[in-house]
Amino acid sequence: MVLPRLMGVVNVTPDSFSDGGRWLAPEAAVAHGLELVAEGADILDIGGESTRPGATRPLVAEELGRVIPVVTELARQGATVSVDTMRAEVAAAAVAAGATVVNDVSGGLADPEMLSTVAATGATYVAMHWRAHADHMRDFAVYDGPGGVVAAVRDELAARAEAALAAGIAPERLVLDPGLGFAKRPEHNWELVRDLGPLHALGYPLLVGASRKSFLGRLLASGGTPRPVGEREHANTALTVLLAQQGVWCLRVHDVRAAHDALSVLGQVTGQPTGEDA
Ligand code: PMM
Repeated sequence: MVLPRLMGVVNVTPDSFSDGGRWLAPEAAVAHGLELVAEGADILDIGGESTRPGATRPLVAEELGRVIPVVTELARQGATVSVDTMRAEVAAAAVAAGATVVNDVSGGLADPEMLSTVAATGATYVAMHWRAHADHMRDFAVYDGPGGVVAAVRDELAARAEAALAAGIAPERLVLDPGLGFAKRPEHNWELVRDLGPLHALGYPLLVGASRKSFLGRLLASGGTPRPVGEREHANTALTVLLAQQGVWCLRVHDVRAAHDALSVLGQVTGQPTGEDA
């Protein structure tokens, strides 16, 4: 087992469910990104569009205006930068500004130009499992075929991988993601976390984002009220260790320090010391 990398989230949005509005000013976003690097983030994921259930989409110009200054400055300061976008135009501009990873939660389905655009840049491409935009994704959380959610996500991701390769993305630049919380009910997320084997069998590195998501809030609910977003970290820390033990390549997290500490413990126990013990 190799310890996973950590992707620290920098949402430059007014409305993300987890941290909307906190880093909307470019200087605040850059400072936050640098703090996450100091805490152990290997990659920073800069996003200008909220994908929380029910969210409406920003204009392209708005998204560009949010992410490009932040990507530019963080790349200039030496960070490895990912852009979290479903738009080819934003992906191309972000790579030109220094991003080396394009994280597309739609796996190329939202913008027909995305896959060929990414192929032309040579960037690493994260293709997440996705079925519909946030305003109506709840309607698509149905997985009643044979093999349930795990088989459906595997088959749909395999199709996205095939499309990415056909568009010219190099296989060694492709990463897949089960898309926890996207068109999935809590039980679907848990089934995926429980059984990542069929996704590993597709042969690509896996990235997983569970941090602060509502299935954790639901798990920890009290009297029917979900645990608030800011109080789900301990549960995510447990998942960090479990997902690392399942061989996930990268974990997308908001609280990098918590995830890093958890991986340090795991590394110590499994003979891969980190930090000053390395
Ligand atoms: N989740 C969110 C946004 N982007 N990207 C990938 N690859 N995987 C995810 O699970 C994912 C993502 C939503 O969470 P946020 O609003 O806290 O960023």
